[in-house]
Order: sequence, then structure tokens, then C-alpha cells
Amino acid sequence: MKRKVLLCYVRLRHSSSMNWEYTGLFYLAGALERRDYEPRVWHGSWMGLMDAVREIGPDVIGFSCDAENQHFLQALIPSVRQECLERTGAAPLMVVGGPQACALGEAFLETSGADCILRGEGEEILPDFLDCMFAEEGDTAALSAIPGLVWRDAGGAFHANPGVGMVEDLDMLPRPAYHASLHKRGYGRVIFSGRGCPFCCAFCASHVGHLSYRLRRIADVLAEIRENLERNPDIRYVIMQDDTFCTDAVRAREFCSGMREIRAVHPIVWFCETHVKTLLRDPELLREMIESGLVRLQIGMESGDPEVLRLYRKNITPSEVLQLTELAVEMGLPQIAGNFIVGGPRETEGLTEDFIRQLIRAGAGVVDINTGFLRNYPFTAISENPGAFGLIVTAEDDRTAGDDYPGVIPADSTEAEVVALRQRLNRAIREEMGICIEQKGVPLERVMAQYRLQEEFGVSSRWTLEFSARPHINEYYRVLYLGEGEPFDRSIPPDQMYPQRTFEYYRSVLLTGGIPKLFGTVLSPFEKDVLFRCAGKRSVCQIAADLGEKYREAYPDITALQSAVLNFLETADKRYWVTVFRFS
Ligand code: B12
Ligand code: SF4
Repeated sequence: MKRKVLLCYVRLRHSSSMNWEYTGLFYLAGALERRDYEPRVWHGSWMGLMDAVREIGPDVIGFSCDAENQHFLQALIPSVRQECLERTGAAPLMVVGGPQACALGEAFLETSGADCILRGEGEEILPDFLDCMFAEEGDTAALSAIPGLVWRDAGGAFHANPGVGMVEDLDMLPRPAYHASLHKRGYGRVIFSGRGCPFCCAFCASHVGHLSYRLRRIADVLAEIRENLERNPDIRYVIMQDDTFCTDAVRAREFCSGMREIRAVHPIVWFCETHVKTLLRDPELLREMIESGLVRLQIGMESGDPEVLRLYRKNITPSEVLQLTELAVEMGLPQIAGNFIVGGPRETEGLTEDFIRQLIRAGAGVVDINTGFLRNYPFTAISENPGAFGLIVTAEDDRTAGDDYPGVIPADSTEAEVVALRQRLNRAIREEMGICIEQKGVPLERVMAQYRLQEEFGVSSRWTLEFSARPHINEYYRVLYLGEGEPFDRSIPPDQMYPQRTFEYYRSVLLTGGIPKLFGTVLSPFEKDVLFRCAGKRSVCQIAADLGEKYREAYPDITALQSAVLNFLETADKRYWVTVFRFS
């Protein structure tokens, strides 16, 4: 009978990881199936884990561990063991792996009671380990040969085998076994065309374990995308999740041409992340990527201070980030995303904020910026020697710091100051986006691209959120997106132009103190009267006729009154108060 292996990622938060695919676990499941195990994959908050354990009755539970859930797993694993023992009289083998496994050792085994830790990529070392454990006689001698295995022998002696698990030839891997999921949902949006990263930024956990940079054959990557689309035709957005996609331009071009073929049959768009220099060296590649459906590009931005970027070993400058952003915007890329690190080496005050504002202005409607605290990931240059970066670690064991609180700060700063800085940057982001939106500084085609991406492909950005936060502006653009109206346009004959409000009159026009105000702007009686009639039922000519009597003194001639209505509608359009539609 096949041994059952439950692979799980237990998450703490409900935000970022809710809908993620946990590709790593499905890769492991594929590798286990190939070696005749029966894997099941489960991901979710801890409350559901025991249900999965009861349902499966696993021989092995594999826990995926990252910086976020490490401490919680220490508490969870003993309680899972206890419950299994109470229920069945036996406990499954408990194995821990994942990105944080490199940092786990004897202390973790001790407190969690896990049977072993496997460091690095698990596709080869996990089945090797299980084969040893389930061999007739128990092949403990072979355990010493498994790279990255941290374990105790029968005598209780602790061993940490050298090395980490690493798959040399990614083309030999079986596909992620999504059919092993215990969840009723679709998978297959996330694809890795390679693993590892050729760069070595001082804060990044990607190169920990010295996993080398390896790439798959593009033909196989495209075949995987096709298979995923066949199995899950609802996929509209393919996420190329490599740390740095397109470092090899020949491969990238092969990918683009394959995507063009796929897109001729399936309406999909795609995302990737890359290093700024890669595309600055070869801007035409970016154009080809956009033409083949790239809609969102993520680049490392990190800081507006060149000296801090140098310390991060980022090998970029703010002006290069700006240059690539401008290039991408000019080429019509709908979204360019980037993150700024807060709590890193002290920056020249104001540089990052000014840079963020500059980027947003340069790419209004396109540039999508986030901030995050610097985290103390093990074995990064920063965590090895924070002092060399002018930093101190305040949350030494990372128990108190999540993405919501700094665990590393400049030595001459305080946590409160770092928090205040992130708040300031976030305010600057929203403020600058707000200015672009309120002043109608986002070109219409870029706005429409955001609505289209959201509606047709489920790809959102901070811009979509900012539009939604302003209901009448959202309504204005939705009307345009749906083709149910258009912006005010003087070339439409007034008898065919039907204006329509973007807000509910009774809710939005406040009459407190007898002075009508709309979104804080005082309305003249004439403006109020026109807006009152902009319900999509009267043409401009009819509105003017309605008001002729009342405004005879100001506008004795009906054409002058019509012009006044049109002038006001033009202003109202600039403020997103009305759209118009043609009807003849
Ligand atoms: C997609 C992604 C996410 C997704 C999904 C996470 C996931 N676990 O799949 C989401 C958005 C949820 C996410 C969130 C976070 N992520 Co993330 N994420 C990634 C990313 C870009 C790809 C992950 C991936 O699929 N890799 C490919 C697969 C093949 O690798 P893998 O998942 O690591 O799995 C392999 C091995 O780790 C191992 N393995 C994994 N689990 C197990 C279990 C057992 C039993 C065994 C034996 C082996 C094993 O074998 C797998 C196959 O080779 C990586 C960067 C990267 N290049 O990996 C960062 C990365 C994993 N994330 C990271 C972090 C820190 C986070 C966060 C904790 C915080 C943050 N700032 O982002 C959050 C919070 C998580 C949460 N609980 O909410 C760090 C991890 C560092 C660390 N030491 O923990 C990484 C490495 C980014 C980085 N460069 O710093 N992330
Ligand atoms: S930050 Fe990006 S480029 Fe730098 S090492 Fe990490 S994955 Fe590579």
C-alpha cells in the first residue's frame, strides 16, 4: 500500500496568502508520486489542518516553513502529534522544509518535536529520506548521505548533514501535481521558468543555501502553460514567478513568440519580475514582451537613495529605475510594480519620498508602488552583519516582527521613526496618486487599461483601488469602460448629447444651510439646476429649454443658455460629475 504524505503550508494571516498556489508543495507532490507515494496538499490557516489530517490519516506530514510561520509551527507540531496519538495511538512522521529550513537546527527539532528538517529544494531529498525511513530494515546509514537533512539518530545524537537539496536539471522534474490538492479550486497560474537568482542583493533570501541559477527549456515551460490552460480554462493571467525572468534574452524571445501563439487561442496576459538592468540593456525585448501579453512587470526599486542601493548591492540607480519606468510607460505597458524597503540603511532624508512622487508622476495610472519593512532573513548579508549596514536587529528572534512591524532599523533610529517613515511614504504614494486622479492627470487609455485588466483578467493594482475609493470617479470610468457613455465632447450636437450624473443626487448634493455643495464644491443655482437635470433623460437642448424661463434675464437668448450649459458640463466632466451619451 502506498504511503500517504500530507504536505501543508499553515498560514497565519488571512491577507497575502489566501489565494496563493503554493507551487513548491505541488512540485513536491509530483516528485513523491513519481516515487510511489500518495501525496496530498493542503494550505490554509491552522484551524483546518486537523480536519485534513483526520481525512487523510497520513503516514507523513511535511510542513512548509518560512520566516512568517516558523514560530507558530513550533507550537503547532507538538499539538498535531498529541492529537494523532490520542486518536490513533500513532503519530505520523513529521518533516519540516521550506525557505526558512536553512535557519532551523537542533533547537527547532527540540522544541517542535519534529522528526527532521530538510533544507533546500525537496523534490529529491524528501523521497530519498522517506525511502530510507520506510525501508524494510530502516536504512539509517543512508540518511547521512542526504544533503541538508537535520536529524537525530536512534541513539538521540543530533546530525546536520552538509549541503542543501537542489535539483540540478529542472527539466527532469515532474509537473506540479495539482490534482493532489485537498482544496476545491483551480491552479496553474504560477509558473517558474527557472529557479535561483544570478544577483545577490544584501537583504534577499533568494540565494540563501547557495542554490545556483538554473533555467528550464522554454519549450517545456510553454507546454506546461498549455497543459494548465487545458485543465483550467478559467486561467486568464499567467504569473511567471521567477525571481528574475528574462535575464537570458534569447530564451525570453522564445517565450514571447510562444505566448503569441498561445494567445491566439486563449485570451491570457502575463506577469514577470526582472532586474532593471536586463531590460535597459535590451529595450526592444520589453516591447516584444508587451506585444506578447505582458501586462505587469515588477522591478526591484527598493530606495530613492543611490548610496543605499549601493549598500544593498542592487546594481541599479534611481535614475535607471526612472528610465525603465518611462520606457515601459511609453511602450504602453499597463502596470509597472515596485517595492520600497523601509528600515534599511539610513537614507538622505526625503530622497525616497521625492523619488516615489517622481515615479508616480512619470507613470500616472501605471506605476504601482508598495512599501515593506526590511526583514532579517537568515544568511543574508544584512543578517550576517547588520552593523556593516549601520543597522541593528530589534526583533532578534523575529517573533514580534511581521510585515507589519520593523525588526531591523538604522542604529541611530527608533522603531517608531521607522514606522513613521513607512506611514509617510504610504501617504505620499496615495497623495500623489490622488493628485493625478483628481486633476485628471491620468491619460484615459491608461485608466481604461486598468479597468480592462481588472474586469477581464483579474489583475488589479493600487490604481484600481484608488479609483474605487472615489465612488463618483469610479462610476465615471466604469461608464466609459462599459461603453455606456463617453467624456464630454463639444463635437456632439447638443440635441443628441444626453448628460448623466455619476453620483446619486440626493446623497451627494448637500443642502446644509441652504447652500448646495457637491463633494465640497459650492454650486451656483444654475449649476445645481443643470446637474439636477443630468439624469440621462434630457438632451442638452431640452435642459436649456427647461431652464429658459428661469434664466431669461441672464441668458435672453436660448443659444447663449445652451452654451452656458455646455460650458458647465465641460467643467463637470473635468470633475468627474457627468458623462454623456449620444442619442438621436
Ligand atoms: C510566491 C511567493 C509567495 C506567495 C506564496 C508562498 C509559497 N509558500 O508558495 C505568497 C504571496 C503567499 C508569499 C508570501 C510571503 N512570502 Co514569499 N515568496 C514567494 C516566492 C516569490 C516564490 C515561492 C515559490 O513558489 N518558490 C518556488 C518553489 C519551487 O520553491 P519553494 O516554495 O521554496 O519550495 C521548495 C523548497 O522550499 C522546499 N520546500 C517547501 N516546502 C517544503 C516542505 C517540506 C516538508 C520539504 C521537505 C521541502 C519543502 O521544496 C520545494 C520544492 O523545491 C518566493 C521567492 C522564491 N524564489 O522562492 C518568496 C519567498 C518564499 N517569500 C518569502 C517571504 C519572507 C514571504 C513572507 C513571509 C513575507 C514577505 N515579505 O513576502 C510572506 C508571508 C507569507 C504568509 N504566510 O502570508 C521569502 C522567504 C524567506 C524566508 N526565509 O522565509 C522568499 C524566499 C522571498 C525572498 N526572496 O525573500 N510568498
Ligand atoms: S532582490 Fe531580486 S535580484 Fe536581488 S537577489 Fe533577490 S531575487 Fe535576486
